[in-house]
Amino acid sequence: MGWFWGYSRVYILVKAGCFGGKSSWLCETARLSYDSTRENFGLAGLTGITVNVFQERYKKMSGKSHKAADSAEKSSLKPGSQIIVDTLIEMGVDKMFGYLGGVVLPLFDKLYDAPIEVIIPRHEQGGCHMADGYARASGRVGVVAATSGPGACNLVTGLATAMMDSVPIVALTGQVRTNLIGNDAFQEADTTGITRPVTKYNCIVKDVKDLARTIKEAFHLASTGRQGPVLIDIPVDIELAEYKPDDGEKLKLPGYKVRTKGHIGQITAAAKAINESQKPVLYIGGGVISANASDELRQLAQKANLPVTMTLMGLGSYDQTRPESLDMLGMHGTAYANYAVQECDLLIAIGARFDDRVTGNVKTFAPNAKIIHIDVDPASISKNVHVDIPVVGDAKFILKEMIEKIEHRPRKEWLKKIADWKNKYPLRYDNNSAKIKPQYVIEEIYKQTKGDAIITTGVGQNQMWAAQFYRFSRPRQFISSGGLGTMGYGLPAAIGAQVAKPDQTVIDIDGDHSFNMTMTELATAAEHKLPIKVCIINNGYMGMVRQWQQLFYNRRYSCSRLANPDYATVAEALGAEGITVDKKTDVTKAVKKMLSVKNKPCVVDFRVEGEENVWPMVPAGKSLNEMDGLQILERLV
Ligand SMILES: Cc1ncc(C[n+]2csc(CCOP(=O)(O)OP(=O)(O)O)c2C)c(N)n1
Ligand SMILES: [Mg+2]
Repeated sequence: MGWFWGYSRVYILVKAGCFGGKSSWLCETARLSYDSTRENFGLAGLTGITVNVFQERYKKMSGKSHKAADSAEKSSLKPGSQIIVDTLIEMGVDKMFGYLGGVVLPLFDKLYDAPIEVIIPRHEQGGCHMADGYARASGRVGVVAATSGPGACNLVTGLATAMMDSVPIVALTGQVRTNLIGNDAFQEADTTGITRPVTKYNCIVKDVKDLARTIKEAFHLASTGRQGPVLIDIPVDIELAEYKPDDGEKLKLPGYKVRTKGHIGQITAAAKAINESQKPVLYIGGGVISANASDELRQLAQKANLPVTMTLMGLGSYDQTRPESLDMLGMHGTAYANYAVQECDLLIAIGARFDDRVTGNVKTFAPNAKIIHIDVDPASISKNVHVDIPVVGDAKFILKEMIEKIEHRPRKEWLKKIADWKNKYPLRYDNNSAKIKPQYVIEEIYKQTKGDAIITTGVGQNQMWAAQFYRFSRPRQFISSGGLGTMGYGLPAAIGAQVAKPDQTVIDIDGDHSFNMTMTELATAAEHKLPIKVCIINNGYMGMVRQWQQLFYNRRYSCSRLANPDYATVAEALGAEGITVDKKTDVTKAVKKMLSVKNKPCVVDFRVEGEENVWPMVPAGKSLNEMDGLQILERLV
């Protein structure tokens, strides 16, 4: 291609000469030539993009005076802020979340006229969780913007939450002018330094020429491979600098390779192991949802006759109303899932990462099993638990290949054993007390929504009960902070999910103290007339902390009970409907009322039994089969 490039450049210069060849114009051509050459060779070799620049310019020049050409050139220049907005639109963004501040004023000025709906949270953490909830509910990239310094710092919890759960977010932060960086300027923070460990990738843009390409790269990185948050820091002078972006420019990510198709030898070995297994179990994580591979998972499980258990993040990847579902495994998973994992001879992990809340004591985890691990992230393989057959790639592609090689097996004895565990240890609770049981509230919500709502959660007991007692049948229906366990996630995530899915019922099943952390976002939901529902499982405690204090600190409830506000009053003050329920007999009516509220959020304060515990429980460090609370489940059968 080199000869072509050389030829084109000469050609342009000759043509320039034909049009009078004023030296200033030639110099301008030469500068463009130099810049474009450097960019394009850095990208993917000469692709003809540079040539197009000249051809376009040549066309513009034909029949026009030099003055007209100069003004045409000037009018195609855009400020960086406009380039950001245009690139977001090109990336398909029509909704985003963000908060203002001095160094992002140029960006927000351009958003004023843009076909992008901007939802302004009351705190940047809320905005980041909203982008996260939007991404999880829709499968698209969530976008959040914040100003420099405090704005960027407030994103950290949201980014870490998204990072731990592999959620695709693009965060755009403003930064002080490039010549002030490092000067302790007003609202300066080392945003890339602070957010490096909580992002998949981050960078600062120091030249307006790189802006459009870098934003496109951010979308690519966030949404491919193991997904995650990407942050782009943009100094205000770059937002103001002018440039004519090159539409044909390619991404410049030479070191970034994503493995999509798995190794066929490994896929064959995995299929053979499944065909030969007497006691297999599928262990499914959130990666199956990210890969949109639920259909393939269903085909595999049904063709091969495999029981399926899911992590907290994997809930919804497999229809829990089907008999082969073993529901959730792990610390508060079902007894039947945990027993099945401990007794299986083959564990097929897909898009899961062997988190300690799932494995319990890793040394005694699945002791009799050969382990297959299908994951897009090679760094996950054998990280926590030794894997026998790794398959690296996209779960959707790999499962499609694998299904072809799978044979049906009856596995009667194994499935009978699992059915017996299911009968003996169902998820149960004592509903005979006069007080409202949290599990009962969730069962009622499940019943009245016919299992069809999108559920977000806080963190703690409320989250575990939501995972246990609402039964999920489709992907992207359960939205919860699994890896980081971020209290305060539920409400803003519900707002993001409702923005993504305006026609669906979105319910935040929250803890009182989790809700306390971000409840100010009710004002955001009210402003946008979002009919989200918030069900506060109000036990008056940091319930999960209290449960650990009860079980492991001799019932010394140190600092885990705080005074709560009257939530119905708070809700009304912030523009939502507020309902208080303190009688068991009022639960059904309150859920019905809540579901009927339109055009504004509704908060229901369920004053539940204060000292109820989540069962079963594998105490930290114990093996999965060493569950406490089984007698409670068993006694009630
Ligand atoms: C931001 C944050 N701070 C602290 C914790 C530790 N933590 C985990 S659960 C929990 C108690 C949660 O209380 P509440 O929201 O009322 O939920 P409950 O367990 O009572 O259902 C705490 C403090 C956390 N997960 N997140
Ligand atoms: Mg609580």
